[in-house]
Amino acid sequence: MGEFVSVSTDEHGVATLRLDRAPMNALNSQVWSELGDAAAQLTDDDAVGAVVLWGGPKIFAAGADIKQMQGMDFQEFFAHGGALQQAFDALARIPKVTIAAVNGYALGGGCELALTADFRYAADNAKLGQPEILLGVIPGAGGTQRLTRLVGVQRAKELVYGGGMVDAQEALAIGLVDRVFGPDEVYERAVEAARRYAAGPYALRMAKKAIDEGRELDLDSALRLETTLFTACFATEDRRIGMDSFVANGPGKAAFVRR
Ligand code: DAK
Repeated sequence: MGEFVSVSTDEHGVATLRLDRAPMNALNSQVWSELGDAAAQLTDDDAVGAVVLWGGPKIFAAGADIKQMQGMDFQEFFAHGGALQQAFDALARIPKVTIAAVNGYALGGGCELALTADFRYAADNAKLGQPEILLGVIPGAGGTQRLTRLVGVQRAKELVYGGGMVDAQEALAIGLVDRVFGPDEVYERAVEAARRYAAGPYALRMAKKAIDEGRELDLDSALRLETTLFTACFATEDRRIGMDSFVANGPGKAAFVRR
């Protein structure tokens, strides 16, 4: 669809959002805008059951385009910063399971892009980090917030204050990535997992909403949100299919329709 961001959906309902801006997949304002458009498309398209975010076999993304940012002043960033953040918010809110498949570097805005996904699968040659401090700025698209919620305050402070990178194994140890594979298999493994989620029930949307929105609330409010979303599952066809299938054939055999 866009010049640098494309979406293709396979016959199993797995969409790949592919970022392709050589040589480093640096995120300039056009890429950012295309990512926002892709998020809207992936949200609205009922044929899409799960999403893989991929930067190709060499690099995930080296972050915002520093050469573009270099010439920008306070007023320009003040005017556009909110829109940039909204594009990543839209990706994080795609109501389907999303997996980032990370080959090579995921730095700055690139790491933050991976952080918008539900899961991160990394190649064993991946390197992740938030090097913004080395440029005299701080992370601006979730690196102080989504990262902190994921790995905890101390690990986030080490990454953000120091600007260093972690390799795939260390990222796994601190919970920044969920699985590590060989560079040639990480994308395929992400697609395989996404296919399993794409075959899941509409209730996956409710589960994502309950976890992502619930963790921002106090426990009592979050539990009430959970009850509401549980009850909402009774409005879906998949709830009936799942329970009928269990009663007739036992667990795990339902063929869901994502409605
Ligand atoms: N932007 C622009 N060009 C980049 C780039 C980047 N992020 N990263 C690399 N390049 C360019 C290099 O300048 C070089 O260009 P030429 O010299 O060939 O013209 C080419 O890509 C190849 O790079 P290297 O020669 O450096 O390649 P290496 O393999 O030696 O090193 C590297 C790869 C990725 C480790 C290195 O290039 C690097 O450290 N890159 C910068 C990483 C970085 O600092 N990333 C953070 C950027 S700041 C906001 C939202 C988000 C953000 C800000 C605000 N709001 C919502 C308000 C995000 C900020 C950032 O991400």
